[in-house]
Amino acid sequence: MNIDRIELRRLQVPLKAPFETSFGRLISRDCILVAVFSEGLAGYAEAVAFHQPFYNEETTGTVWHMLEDFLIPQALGRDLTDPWKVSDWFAGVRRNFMAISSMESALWDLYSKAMGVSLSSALGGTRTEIAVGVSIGIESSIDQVLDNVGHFREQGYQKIKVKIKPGFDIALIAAIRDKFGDGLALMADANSAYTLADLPVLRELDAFGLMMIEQPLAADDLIDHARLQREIATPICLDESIHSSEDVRKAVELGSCKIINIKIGRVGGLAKARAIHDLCAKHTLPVWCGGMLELGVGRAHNIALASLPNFSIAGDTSASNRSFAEDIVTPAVDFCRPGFLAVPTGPGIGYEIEPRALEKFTETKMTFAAR
Ligand code: OSB
Ligand code: MG
Repeated sequence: MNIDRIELRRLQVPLKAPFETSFGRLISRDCILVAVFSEGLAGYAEAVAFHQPFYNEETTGTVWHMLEDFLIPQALGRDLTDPWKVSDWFAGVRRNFMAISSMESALWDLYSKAMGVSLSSALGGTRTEIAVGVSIGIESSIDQVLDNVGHFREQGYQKIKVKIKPGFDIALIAAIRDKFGDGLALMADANSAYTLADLPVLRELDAFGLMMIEQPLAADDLIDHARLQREIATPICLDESIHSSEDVRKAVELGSCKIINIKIGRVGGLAKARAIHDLCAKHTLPVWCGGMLELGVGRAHNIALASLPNFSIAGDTSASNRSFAEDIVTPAVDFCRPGFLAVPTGPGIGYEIEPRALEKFTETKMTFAAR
């Protein structure tokens, strides 16, 4: 199928409540929606970069630039025959994985709609529903986090992840264990806030039986993560450090982690995410699907990916109402039973765009047509 038109929209969607991590605070979701058109069908995906380069080096602005000036010119007018090979179209582009991923993932949606299959089955998914957890941000007090944990636990979330940073860690985790007990499926995400100099604190965390600690050290430091993993019993899960199957190979060889969080945007698309999933399965490394406070379209892509067999730990793709009062898709991304999201069986991502909500949140829009 020939890609005859591509549309970019920059959206601004307010978050229900501010979301704070060790690297900063978000109050609204500034993101890009990519739409690709062919033969009367439309494929959609979100770019998950934030307005500031605090999670990684990409931003909403750099993603728009990459799409407009490099990726769209490569994709327009091309014949989409095999979505597994789409990332080859962009082989001349270094990094910028979130930008590439948004284009590649939109093409996957388009392709699976054309084939009349769900995105999950196009990817080789095997699950009919996925277990999901929730990621809880840093608050101004431990009590506020405890309230949030209680609230989401009551809703049935299958895993509770709390953001930690130096000075907001041991007492927080101790208070959660104290209030909710050792049975709570609990983990912590540091977003690279620590160094090996913090070893005593990271060792103290071992006492709380966390499922894992996510990305304690720097994004580019597989070596120190390996050192740390030798010193602590809590499994290390890598997020920011893993961009490719090569990164996984090195992390496995060094012993830098025991679990991997896969984010489609961080690794450059669905085909790359699937390859990482397969490689991790080969090394019996469990994986789970990370989240980037996506709108419904991004959540739908995450659900399809998380339906693959080695996604054996509940991911961060919560129901949409965890982050947003209003979303751009219908039906709303919501539990099929407490703590679980159904894997859609309809063609493509299995959710429709709600045009009025889309218009309401659109700040800028640009259309590109094949000549
Ligand atoms: O590190 O997983 C992370 C949000 C923004 C940036 C980084 C991360 C997160 C989350 C949120 O943890 C997960 C979600 O609810 O989508
Ligand atoms: Mg993380």
